[in-house]
Amino acid sequence: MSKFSEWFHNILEEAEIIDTRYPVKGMHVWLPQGFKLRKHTLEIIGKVLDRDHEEVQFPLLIPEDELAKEGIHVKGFEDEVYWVTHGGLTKLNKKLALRPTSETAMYPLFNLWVRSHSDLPMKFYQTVNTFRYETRHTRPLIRVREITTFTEAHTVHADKGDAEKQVREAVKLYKSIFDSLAVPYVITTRPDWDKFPGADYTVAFDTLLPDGKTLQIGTVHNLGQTFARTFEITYETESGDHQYAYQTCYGLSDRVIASVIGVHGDETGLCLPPAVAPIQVVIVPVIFKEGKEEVLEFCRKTQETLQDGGLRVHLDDRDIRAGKKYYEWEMRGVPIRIEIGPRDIENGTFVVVPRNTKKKEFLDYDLEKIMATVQEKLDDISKEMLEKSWQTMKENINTVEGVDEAMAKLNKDKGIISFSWCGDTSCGKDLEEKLRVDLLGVQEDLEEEAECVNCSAPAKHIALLARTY
Ligand code: PR8
Repeated sequence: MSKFSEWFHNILEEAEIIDTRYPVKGMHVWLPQGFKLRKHTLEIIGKVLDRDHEEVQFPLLIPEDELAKEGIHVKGFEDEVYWVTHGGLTKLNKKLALRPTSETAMYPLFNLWVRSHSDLPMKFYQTVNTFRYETRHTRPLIRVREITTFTEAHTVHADKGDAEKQVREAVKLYKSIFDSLAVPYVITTRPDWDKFPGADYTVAFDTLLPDGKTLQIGTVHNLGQTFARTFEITYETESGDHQYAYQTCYGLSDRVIASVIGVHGDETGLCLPPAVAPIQVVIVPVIFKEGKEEVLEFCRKTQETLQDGGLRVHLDDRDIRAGKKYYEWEMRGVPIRIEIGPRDIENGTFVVVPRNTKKKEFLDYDLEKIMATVQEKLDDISKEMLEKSWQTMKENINTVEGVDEAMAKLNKDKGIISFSWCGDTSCGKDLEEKLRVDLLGVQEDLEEEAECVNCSAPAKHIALLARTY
């Protein structure tokens, strides 16, 4: 896919995911197909978080003084906040911010909720829209000014170790979410200059899009006691004294859906993992003049059986050319197409065409077993998509020994560069400037002796860099 950006924009429109013509920059309309894709993605996220987080919903507006309380945090967001200044014609005494994220909406209430050590840990999440006046080039789902699908989790802990454990736990939860979506990732600890405003450190998930640029698709932040001190979130210990709590927060956005579309799509269009596809199976009757009703009846029965089994199945009985139907459902990324014609009924067979391979398969038809047969095919597709996307990702991570080699790789193969790094901020920023890339962060600490590829000082880490969205 040479021009990913163009492909991405076109497919959102053609597959009716998003309408980008809404007359406010960076804000878009979810169309029915896109909304379903979003809904199923949120179901996966919700299922993972619901295990031990409580879902809540906070207001959209944050009073100016609360937003301003945490100095580093507000500095990080000051260029990006939308303000409500008036109620009708009346100027408000206190300006209200549209939440860019909800720390400063939630934590004044956490101040009231957290009382005793026995209240902790507390783990909440909400899925809401947030607003960021992004000044960099906006792109649907990828960099928007209204993030419509912001799933943010916020946790409170009694001690530092517990908060650290929560960061590791959140990374595990996010891994399982991305694995369900067959979206591959690299995980790094962001360099200090790129961490979340107010966090002690940030762990980030990045995936690789077909043009060789990476996309940050999720972040987990250890907030330490920064916000607890600002918002006076304290608890009474067993011995009766008062301690500041420790906090973490982590978030996902519309970018999760962008990555599902971007990672799996191909020249034909979308290729959706069965777990989130709005339609998982489309049945196309192969109709001739004779025996039309019999074929349709057979298809209806097949549809009903699969629906009873819990699948999302569409029967395309429109009176148009079969080829046109095939093209349309392939473009929309439906994981399985079933074709049934009079000859199949006669022979007790049917045709299955998985979207990911587009290879026709002839299978035995048995109404009793059709659910199991199709489910097995869907499971195979999920597995194959996961394997393929990870393989592509791994093939595009190159280890380099020097800056020139990194430059050559970036220009030729694109993708992610893995290198030995000293960990020094000025060296990291120098590297970013020289190569016009972002240093994604540290993947792991180095055991053996090595030199930093940029400054030749002793290297401490394996780090990753890439051109990014
Ligand atoms: C937090 N607070 O806010 P984060 N368009 C689409 N997706 C975006 C955009 C955007 N303009 N900006 C960020 N994201 C913390 C954690 C509550 C939850 C996505 O963290 O600022 C990115 O994928 O890192 C990012 O990883 C995620 O939202 C969370 O945003």
